[in-house]
Amino acid sequence: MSKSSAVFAINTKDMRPIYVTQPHLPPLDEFVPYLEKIWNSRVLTNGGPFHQRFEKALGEYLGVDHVALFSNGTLALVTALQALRITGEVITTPYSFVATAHSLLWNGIKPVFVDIDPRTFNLDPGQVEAAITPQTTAIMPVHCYGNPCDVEAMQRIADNYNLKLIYDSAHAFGVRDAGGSILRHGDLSVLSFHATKVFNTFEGGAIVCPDAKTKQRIDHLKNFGFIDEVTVVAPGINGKMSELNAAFGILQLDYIDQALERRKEIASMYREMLASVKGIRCAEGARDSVANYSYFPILVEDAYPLKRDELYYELRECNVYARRYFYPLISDFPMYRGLPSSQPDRLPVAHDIASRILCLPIYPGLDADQIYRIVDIIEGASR
Ligand code: T4K
Repeated sequence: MSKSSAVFAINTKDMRPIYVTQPHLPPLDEFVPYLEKIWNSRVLTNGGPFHQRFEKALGEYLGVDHVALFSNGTLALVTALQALRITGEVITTPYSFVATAHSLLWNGIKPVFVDIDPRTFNLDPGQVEAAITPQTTAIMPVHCYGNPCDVEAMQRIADNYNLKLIYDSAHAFGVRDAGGSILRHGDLSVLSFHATKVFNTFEGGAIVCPDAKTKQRIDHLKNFGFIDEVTVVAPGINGKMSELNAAFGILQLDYIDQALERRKEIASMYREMLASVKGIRCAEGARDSVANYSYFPILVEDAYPLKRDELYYELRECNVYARRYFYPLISDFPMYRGLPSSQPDRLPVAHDIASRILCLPIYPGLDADQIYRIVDIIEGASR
């Protein structure tokens, strides 16, 4: 069915709400045997058999050597900073979900925001270098929307100034560059398996670590700092993933490749159809890398007759819930806006992108009619 013939049917027939995402779930009956095993064993958490199996399976799938599972990505970020004993100032991006910077505050670290690259929406390496002070101990970039950062430039800066490099890779599950998993870069890489992510375990997260020793420290830190029954070596937290989430993750791995494939198809449908809409620019994908199509960000340019917010509300009127990730910038939230690095004149690109961005719905269950319906609204509003 061509787009134009579909449009008619859509507007009259289907007005069900379409959200920015919908979690992928495997058939329920396939999860029941896992539940039975948990019920029989009564091992619910604290590094049980599913936890161990999932860590191994995940490492194999992602092509990385050491993975430490967490109950969510935020606690994984907080713990990653603890594991590397980061203090002082950390350079990071204002263009992300607020958890990126919150993980610094939870560790008593001062975030230093620097501007982003207008093409990738990731930290601009040139700006990172200029923001380094004697207090800087680390850089925390984000692979925003799953598009890889300039990992080589980041590593060069980290090496030159003896800084640690922790990637917030919450969006980057399954993303690869020419040398393999994007998660192998830096000192640590942190994943989120939240319900809204490409790969979900309801809630969940992980730290990808370079060696067994670092993983062991992280495993202690996520278990209150215990190294045995009676010895606590650090003020650790409870960041453990439960057996339920781990078992679900094992099952989800069976479906992830087909989910990624469907996301790719949806992204190319959007790209093709939106190419002719004046003033709508699809964000460029990553070059030379395998993407995961975790988000579908568009920029509402001046040539489009509506402002970004007008289009956002127009879509909502039609029951389409696109999202303005990442507006407002983290640097504009009350607990950050007093920082010198939060001043808007220091972050012109991030402010511009945050005022134009709109993430369109993308998830494996989104069907062609729904995509036509969304494009039709965007196109219609431009006439
Ligand atoms: N770093 C980065 C760069 C991140 O993006 C995130 C999380 C983190 C760190 C922290 O990782 P976690 O601690 O979360 O593991 C969502 C997510 O809650 C958050 O995980 C995510 N980033 C962020 C970008 O988006 P909201 O407030 O936009 O989610 P919500 O509840 O509005 O959900 C969006 C839509 O998804 C809903 O309209 C409907 C659909 N949905 C959502 C949920 C939760 C469902 O269909 N089912 C569901 O269960 O933050």
